[in-house]
Amino acid sequence: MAQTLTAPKVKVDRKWQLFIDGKFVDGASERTLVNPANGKPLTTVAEASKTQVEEAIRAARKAFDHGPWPRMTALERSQFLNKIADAIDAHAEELAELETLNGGKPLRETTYDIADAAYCFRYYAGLITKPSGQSIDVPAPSVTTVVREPIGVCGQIVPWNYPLLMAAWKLAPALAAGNTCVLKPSEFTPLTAIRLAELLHDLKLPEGVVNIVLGDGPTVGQPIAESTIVDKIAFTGSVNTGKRVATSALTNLKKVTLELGGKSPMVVFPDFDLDIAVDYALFAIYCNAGQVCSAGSRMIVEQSIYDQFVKKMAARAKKIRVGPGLEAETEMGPLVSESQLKRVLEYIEIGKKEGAKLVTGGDQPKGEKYGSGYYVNPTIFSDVKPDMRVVQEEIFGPVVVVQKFSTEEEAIELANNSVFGLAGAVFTNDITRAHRVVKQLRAGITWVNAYHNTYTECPWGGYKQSGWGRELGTFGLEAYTEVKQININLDPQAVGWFEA
Ligand code: TXE
Repeated sequence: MAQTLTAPKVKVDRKWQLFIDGKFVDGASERTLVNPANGKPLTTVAEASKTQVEEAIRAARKAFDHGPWPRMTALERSQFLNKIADAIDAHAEELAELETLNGGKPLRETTYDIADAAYCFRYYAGLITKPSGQSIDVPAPSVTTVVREPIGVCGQIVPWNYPLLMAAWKLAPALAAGNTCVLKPSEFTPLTAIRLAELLHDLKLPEGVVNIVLGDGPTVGQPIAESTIVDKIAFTGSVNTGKRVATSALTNLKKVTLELGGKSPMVVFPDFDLDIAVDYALFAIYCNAGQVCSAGSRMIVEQSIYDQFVKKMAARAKKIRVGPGLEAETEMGPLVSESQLKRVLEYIEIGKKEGAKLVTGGDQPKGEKYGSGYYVNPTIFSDVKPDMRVVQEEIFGPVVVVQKFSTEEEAIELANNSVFGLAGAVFTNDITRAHRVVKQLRAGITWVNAYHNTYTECPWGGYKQSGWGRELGTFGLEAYTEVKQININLDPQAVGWFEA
């Protein structure tokens, strides 16, 4: 019998403050966070006023323009990033539990997330010390080198589905490159970011290098995106907010990277083992209760195996153990918030009204252990049409649609029939077909016979309305740098362009 861990070990009944210019400060207001597992108040956190956000931005500006961080050697910053990774690892259990309490996701998921966050700092600690830049053979007596330099003050706005990991994806490359940061966690899930700030403070990160401001989008996110002294904005979230952020960034034409939503397809051909394909399908959609930007939310299945696929997937979906994230046996937790619950239940109603066939789920689990938590049962819609809203729009919950195809061309057409282009997968044993299909998927992250493998070393981001630019890998570091050419004249003589 698996061990049950319903009583949290971590203490949440304490002060959760803003981190500005190396100091922890109270906010202008407070917000009560709710535990998504039972719908009860969890703790209270400070929230910043616009003036405090501007203070944080000015602190980051001062730290960039005059502080030691951008002036350190790459090796010194690398050593610091490794210490951050060590500190995260040393507090992994606490951070995982905090993430579960705050966001609802099961402990086995948050344990992975925290380890990944530490690894992200370690990866960029290594990458920043590797050779970069170019030396160009221009006509003598000049020599030209091309170097990468930090952009400056980076505004970073992250969502609630992977709170600490998304913060790490943004902070680690930015800090490695020598930038300074103003990070805004989601108003729903700020706890692990504040704990990270406390760890940075203990490590004596120079003041102003990382500032953490808490609060909602309009009050805290918008001023960061609009600020004329922020040089770059990196955003992960919804398409609509992403467009607003990009528009606000026009004030000073700051650099923008956006990681937005998806409606990613998983194409299954009949030559592939059906049970393994179904197993991947469950993982693709129900991991983190479907609150994953790259979730496989559209199954595209060949007609001869369609009925069997739907039947087998429904049977397995019904067996998924839904429950509080702190219980060791839980396989799928609640959604993050009441608003997300409402949104997902609304989409289920939309699907039914549109005429999609509800195969399983569509409701909330009942029973004492669910309290007033934000749970939704794993849900499958079959017999859908390509133009239905449940097929086209990102639901961000445990809801999948299963589409049918008869030819390879049709499969590709269905897969690409989306305004998004974040991820996609193809399942087949025919290597030629696998390559042919995957090359035609209009998406930034693709898999053959796999789903969700995410590597810190590889670029993450999407085509079409799934965003701008890439995070992670060498691309992620480049996104936090400017490129400069340095031309050096080794034998200066008069130019002679104008008569002396
Ligand atoms: O997202 P928002 P929400 C999608 C998913 C989900 C939907 C709504 O479909 O159901 O978005 O979620 C900050 N200026 N994704 O409303 O609004 C906000 O405070 C600056 C996909 O939570 O995009 C938070 O920190 N910032 C996604 C962050 O933006 C603003 C993950 C994301 O919130 C702002 C999350 C503003 N005007 C949701 N308004 C993914 N790609 O993984 C809000 N914010």
